[in-house]
Amino acid sequence: MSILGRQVPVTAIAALAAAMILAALIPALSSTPSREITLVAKDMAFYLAGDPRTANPTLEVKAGERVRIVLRNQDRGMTHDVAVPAAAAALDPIRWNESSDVVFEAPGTPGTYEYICRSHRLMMRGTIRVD
Ligand SMILES: [Cu+2]
Repeated sequence: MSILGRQVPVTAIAALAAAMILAALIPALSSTPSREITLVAKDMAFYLAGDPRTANPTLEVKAGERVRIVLRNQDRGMTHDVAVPAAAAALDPIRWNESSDVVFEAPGTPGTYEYICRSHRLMMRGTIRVD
């Protein structure tokens, strides 16, 4: 192929095109969550990592914020998950000693929403405060 009168190998053009496509995709791939919250499931309740005293703590996020919730299941013999119904977000149930995460966009409207473990929602439920 010739560009501006110079011979350019087709492979070079293909490589350039691939690089441009990749460059266009990188912002989407790297839209990292602005807030990461690690929850520990233990004794049929959620706890913030580092605060083993406050069961089912209130989580605070900003409206529309990209949030990652990491769940670590430290409840031997129990399977737990985390779901945020208002954001249509949930991670698949995990067993003891496993961890998983879910990324979602916080609701755009300030208010209080709930997070739950879908299997044990009567005991494992807390509030997400969206400001
Ligand atoms: Cu559970």
